[in-house]
Amino acid sequence: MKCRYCSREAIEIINGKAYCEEHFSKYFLGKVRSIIDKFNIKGEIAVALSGGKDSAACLHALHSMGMEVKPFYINLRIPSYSEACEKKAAQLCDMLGYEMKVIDVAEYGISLEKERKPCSTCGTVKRYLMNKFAFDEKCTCVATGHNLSDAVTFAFNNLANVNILNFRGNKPYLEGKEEYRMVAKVKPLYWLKDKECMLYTIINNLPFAEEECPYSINAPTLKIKDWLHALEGEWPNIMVNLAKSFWRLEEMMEKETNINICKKCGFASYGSICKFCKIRAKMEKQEK
Ligand code: Q46
Ligand code: ZN
Ligand code: ZN
Repeated sequence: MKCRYCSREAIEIINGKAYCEEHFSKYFLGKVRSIIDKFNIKGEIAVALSGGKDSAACLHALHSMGMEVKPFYINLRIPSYSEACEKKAAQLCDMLGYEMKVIDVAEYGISLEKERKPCSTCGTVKRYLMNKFAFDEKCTCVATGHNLSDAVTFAFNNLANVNILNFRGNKPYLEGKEEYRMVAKVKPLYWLKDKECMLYTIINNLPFAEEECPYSINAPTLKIKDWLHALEGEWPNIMVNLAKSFWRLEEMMEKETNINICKKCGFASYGSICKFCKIRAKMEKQEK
């Protein structure tokens, strides 16, 4: 099949339109640009790298658009996995000419090993440390590699677990709040599906870790994602529509939530002590 915009061979079909390599890249960067422009993102952006394909695509896209970026990696100390991911993230930074900052959770006395729900602890720890890094480095916002497939899967997983409050923070842009030491967060890949991010990473020869986190094996989210992609095959654009609906729901919920300042660390919290400080205190006790 030929590309819709030129005579070259197509490599991907999106919503019935065929794209060659060059026009696919234009499409991809156009989607990223739409987020950057809509939310007027400028200044230095702290880019969270996980070593995976999405954050690699995110950094590369922002870099090729000429944005000012500061990449960093959070080492979660997950045996063998974290090391492999750090290596790929460092390779990517070398390739693009950036120095990569590394944050080690062990420095905060944190380990996921004994956690009953490691992914939940991991999520809290990552969110906290990403924000802290961007705040300390005086960046205007933090960018993550969350894509459309992740956003919709996350929302469905919370629905399935009666965890509606977790909808918070899933939309493409969250404003910063200085008084709460909250830095703005942006998801530049919000309108792009898993497969599109993978294709962009491959086209640009970006290094990424193919290993899966050992805690993600058999995760229900993988099944939800497969189901959503199958649905998208029969009902083009359904994922974009779902994401828009969840975004609206999140905004309706936001009006009812209050934020406090954590008594221990001074960063934002829903309660009087933030979840990160609670995790640290629990782990300190376990050590004793
Ligand atoms: S949350 Fe869970 Fe992931 Fe953390 S413990 Fe691994 S699978 S890395 S996105
Ligand atoms: Zn073309
Ligand atoms: Zn705290």
